[in-house]
Amino acid sequence: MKNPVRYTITSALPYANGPVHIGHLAGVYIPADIYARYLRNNGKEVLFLGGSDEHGVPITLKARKEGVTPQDIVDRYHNIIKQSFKELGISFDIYSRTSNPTHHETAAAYFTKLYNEGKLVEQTSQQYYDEEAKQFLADRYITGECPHCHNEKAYGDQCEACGATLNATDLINPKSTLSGNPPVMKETKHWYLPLNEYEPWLKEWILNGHKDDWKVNVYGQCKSWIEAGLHPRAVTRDLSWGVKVPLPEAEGKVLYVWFDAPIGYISATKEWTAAQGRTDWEKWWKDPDTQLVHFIGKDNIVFHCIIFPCMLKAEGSYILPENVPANEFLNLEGDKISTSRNWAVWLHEYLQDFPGKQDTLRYMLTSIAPETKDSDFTWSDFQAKNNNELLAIFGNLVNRTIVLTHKYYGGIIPEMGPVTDLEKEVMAKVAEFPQRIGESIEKYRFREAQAELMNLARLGNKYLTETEPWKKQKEDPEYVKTILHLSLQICASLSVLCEPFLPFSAEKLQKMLNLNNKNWNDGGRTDLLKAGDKVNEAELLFVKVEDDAIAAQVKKLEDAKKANQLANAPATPAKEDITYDDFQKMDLRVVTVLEAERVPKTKKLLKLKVNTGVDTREIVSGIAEYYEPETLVGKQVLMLINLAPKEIKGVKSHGMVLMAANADGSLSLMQPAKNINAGSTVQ
Ligand code: B3M
Ligand code: ZN
Repeated sequence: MKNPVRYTITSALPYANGPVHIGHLAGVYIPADIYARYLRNNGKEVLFLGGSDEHGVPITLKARKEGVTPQDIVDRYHNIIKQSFKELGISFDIYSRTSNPTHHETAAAYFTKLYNEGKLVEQTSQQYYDEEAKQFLADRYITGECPHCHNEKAYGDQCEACGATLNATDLINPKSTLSGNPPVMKETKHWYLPLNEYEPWLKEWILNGHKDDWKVNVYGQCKSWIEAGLHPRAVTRDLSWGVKVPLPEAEGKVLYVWFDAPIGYISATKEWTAAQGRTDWEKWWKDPDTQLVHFIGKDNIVFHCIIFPCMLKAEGSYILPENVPANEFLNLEGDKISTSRNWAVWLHEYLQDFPGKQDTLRYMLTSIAPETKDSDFTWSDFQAKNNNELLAIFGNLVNRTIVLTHKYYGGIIPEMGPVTDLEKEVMAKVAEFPQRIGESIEKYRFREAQAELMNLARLGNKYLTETEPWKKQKEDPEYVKTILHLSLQICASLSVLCEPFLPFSAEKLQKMLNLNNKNWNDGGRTDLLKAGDKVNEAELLFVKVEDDAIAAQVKKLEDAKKANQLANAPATPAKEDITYDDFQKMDLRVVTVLEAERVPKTKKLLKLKVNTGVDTREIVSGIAEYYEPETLVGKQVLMLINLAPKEIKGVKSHGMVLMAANADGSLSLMQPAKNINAGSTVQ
């Protein structure tokens, strides 16, 4: 499309079962935000949509695990996600959620229309069913042994150990995660979108129509899907959490999450227009002069390039995406980002740990965006990008320029003095930037676009360094006026052109310059500021990231890795069975600690005096590394009181305090869950 009138920009709706991390930001939200801001600054009509995806099995599983309702889970994460996006300056026109009534109505009506027009195929099949829980089992509700790598905890759709994609029926010894019982096969009816019927159209539209303008990674994935042959895909599920299937015969069934979620973009548009008292939502979805662009990560390509377009085509009145600039994945310190392993930098935590440094994260993530292949985030690189690029190049130019303007002219912008070839050359170069950066953005090359932006800052720095106004002020004050006038104009250009990338710094810089201009093409002018106007005192645009802040983040990751290793450490193998008589020989009791002190010259030992109910005695216990002696006095712990006495470091120890040993060797005392008499037996 050459000259769209307006743009509908969508960004993947994050599942509301966890917070957002840097992988989501680099892959989807930051590029989408740069694109939306850039187009707005170009005077285009833009609708930038976001929202939480609040359906799907992982949400119900998490709720079950925590003993709360799915609604509790989505409320919690929707709010965290929404707030953190706002703080990062992601400029959604609306951030909605798929649990809203408008969405349920819109998605159900969409299904009904396809159903009534005969666009869906009804089919019965055999599916796993849990007789005790009286429920059909969606893939994630079944675990069993992977037929490929024999991992015993594979899911019905995937083995996370070897990465294989599975069908529930592939699993060896399948078990329901609800009851733990083996599931049975039961007949169920579902509605399918016959993707196979759309194959010829998809070949024409994507394989012929978008060969040159879609990214290689996106086009390649589509090609292999289409060429492998498409099959009817179920758009309903036997579940209770989701949008109810609007048919009387579909009790207990909901729309498949990937059917309802993309309709969420449409529902959000309706909500946004309604909130402004308007009803003209359709122009954003049905007018051929609107350009629809989906920002997503690579795992969502098939849904946005094949399944959703087939849904739109089947409905018949919608436009199709003009482009789907999907990104590859971002890794963290050389390792795959993982929510379950807590190997991530979470946005809401970053915002707390680095207040005021939103633009540093935005800059960093754009500079390493996984546009053509996976890339890696490291904390040392983050520090270097802030200190050596933002601060040393961009910040330094602005700071030197404004400080000198105050020093020489009391903050008043000087008239342009004599102009040499050098100034003419610099001005001509500045004039090229809006188009150069804009072309990269329009091709979805945000890394390249941001690198060009920094080249403008470099140009300004180089000009200052070469002309050395601080050395010329005495002998040639007229030329120094030229230098500072032009340097200020370059700062003004930067403040316009950096807005899509660094919106917080753009605002700060424009305040310093007493400027209020976001008009993209004005970024190429060198007359935005007027001689005689005043600029404000220099404020630091970027603040150094210190070594200790980086060390703290690295430690946080190391701690997460350790905690995860511990959580997944295999249990010690079971011992041989013993008789009840063997067990009865042990006299296990609850005892109260009366006194506790360190055993001198040892690291690990405490001497405890305890009340066993039958007597008061001393024992030695190897817990000194885990408990301070004074914290133990008065505590009730479990003890084997008939272990033969033994002398340890000069103390006669009679009995043994019981402890649980974690996989890393750390020890925890065992305490009764309620207060109970000293001497109570353990049975
Ligand atoms: N929630 C998957 C994801 O977060 C899914 C995107 C929906 S976009 C309509 O990766
Ligand atoms: Zn496997």
